[in-house]
Amino acid sequence: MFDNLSARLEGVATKLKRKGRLSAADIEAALREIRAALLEADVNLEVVRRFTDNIREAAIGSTVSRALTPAQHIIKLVDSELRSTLGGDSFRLTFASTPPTVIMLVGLQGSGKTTAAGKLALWLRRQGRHPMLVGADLARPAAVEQLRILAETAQVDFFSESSDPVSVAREGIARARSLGRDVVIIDTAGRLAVDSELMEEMRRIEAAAKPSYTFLVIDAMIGQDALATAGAFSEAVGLSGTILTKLDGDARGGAALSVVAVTGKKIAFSSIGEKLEDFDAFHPDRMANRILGMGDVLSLIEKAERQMDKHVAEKGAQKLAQGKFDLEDFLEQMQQVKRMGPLKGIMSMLPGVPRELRDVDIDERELARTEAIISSMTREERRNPAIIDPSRRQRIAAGSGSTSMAVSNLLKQFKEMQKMMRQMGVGPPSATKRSASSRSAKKKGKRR
Ligand SMILES: Nc1nc2c(ncn2[C@@H]2O[C@H](COP(=O)(O)OP(=O)(O)O)[C@@H](O)[C@H]2O)c(=O)[nH]1
Ligand SMILES: [Mg+2]
Repeated sequence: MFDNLSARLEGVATKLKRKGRLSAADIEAALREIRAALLEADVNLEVVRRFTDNIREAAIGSTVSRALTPAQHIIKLVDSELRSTLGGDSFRLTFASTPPTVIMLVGLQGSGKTTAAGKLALWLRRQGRHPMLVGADLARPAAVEQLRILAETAQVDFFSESSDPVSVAREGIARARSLGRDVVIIDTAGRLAVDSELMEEMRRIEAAAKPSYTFLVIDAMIGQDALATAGAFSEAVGLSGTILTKLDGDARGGAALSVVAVTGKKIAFSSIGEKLEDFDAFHPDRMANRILGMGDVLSLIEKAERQMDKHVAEKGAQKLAQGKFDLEDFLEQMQQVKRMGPLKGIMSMLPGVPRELRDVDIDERELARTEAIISSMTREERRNPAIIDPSRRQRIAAGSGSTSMAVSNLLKQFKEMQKMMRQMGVGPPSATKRSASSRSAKKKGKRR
C-alpha cells in the first residue's frame, strides 16, 4: 500500500531538492504534483483540498529555519500534513478502573472484524492483559467458530452461546468479571451494506454492554463510496476510533488517508496481514514517514534543528555545496554530530541505511581515533590535505598516537567522502551556483 503515492511524493521532494531558493511558482508546482499524487491514490477530494491548502498556507506564512534548506522545509510541511491527516497524535488505550474494559468491534461484513478481535486479544495478552473474546455475531454459525479458533490460537478465553447477540454480550461480560479477566472484546455481525436492522442490533448491544471503546473496523482496500458507507457507523454508535485492516494489500491507500476525515475519529490500530501477529497500535507519525519513504530522516532533521549549532551546520553545508569542505570542517561537524548523542541512534534515523546495519554498534573508539588524528594536523594541513607528505604523516601519527598507515587511510576515506558528496549534490544553494563553484574549486586544487 502507498507504494505509488510514496514514489510520487519522493519525486516531488527530489525536484525540490535540486533548487536552492523556492519561488512561489516552485511551491505551486510542487502543490499541483502533490494534489495529483493524492487524487491518484484515491484520497477523498475534500481531504486533498485541505491538505494542499494547509501546506500552501504554512509555506507562505513561516520563515525557514536556518538549519533547513527550503526543500527540506517543504518536505517537513508535507510530513506534518500527512501526519495530521492520519490523525495527529497516536491513539491511547486506557483501561477501566473497575475491570473489565469492554471493547466492541463493528463494521461491514468482510472488513476484518473477527480477525481483528483475535489479533487485538493477542496484542493485549502480550501487554500482560487477560482478555476474553466474546462472539456476538450469531448471523452465521461459522463466525462464532472462527472466533473460537482464533481465541485458542491467541491463548485467550472465549465465550458465546446460541441465544441472541445482546444476551451473549451481557453474559460474556459477567463471565469475564467472575473469571477475573480484565478486557472483553465483543465481535459483532456485519452486513454488506449499512441497514437499519444492523444499526439497531448494534445500538442494543452497545446499550447492554456499555463499551469503553467501540472501534469501527475498516478494510483499507475499499474505495471512497464504501468508505462513506462505513462512515455512517460513526453516526449510529458512539465510535471511539477505527481499526484499519489489510494495509498489506496493494490498494492505492486513499481510504487509509481519508478515514480520519470521514469518521472524525483516530485510527487506533492497524492490521498488516493475515497472521495474528500482524497487528499493532497505529502511529500517524511513523506512517507519514513511511509514506514519504525517507526512513526517519525527518526526526533527524528535527533533532538536528534542536541540537546542532545552526551556524556551524549552515557553514558546513555551504562549504560542502561550494566544494570547499575540508578536514577542519569535517572535525567541526564531527564534534557537532557527537553532541547529538550516541551514534547508533543517529544511524538508525538515516534514510537508506539497511535495517540490518541499524542495529550494529558503531565503534565510538574508532571515531575518537579519527578525531585525534585530525586534531594533530595543523590548520593548513586540514584545509589542504594534499600537502601531507610522508614526513608530515609521520608527525601526525606520532602526535595522535596512531600509525602512519591510519593517517593515510583516513585521508583516503575523506577523499572518497568528498567525491561521494559531490556526486550526491549534498547541500543547499542553487544547483548552478554549486557546480560553478565546485568547478572553480577543482581548478584551484589542480593549480596548487
Ligand atoms: N491480507 C489481509 N487479510 C486480512 C486482514 N484482516 C483480515 N483479513 C482477511 O479478510 C477476510 C475477512 O475477515 P473477517 O475477520 O472474517 O471479517 P469480518 O467479516 O469483518 O469478521 C478473512 O479472509 C481474513 O483473513 C489483513 O490485515 N490482511
Ligand atoms: Mg466476522
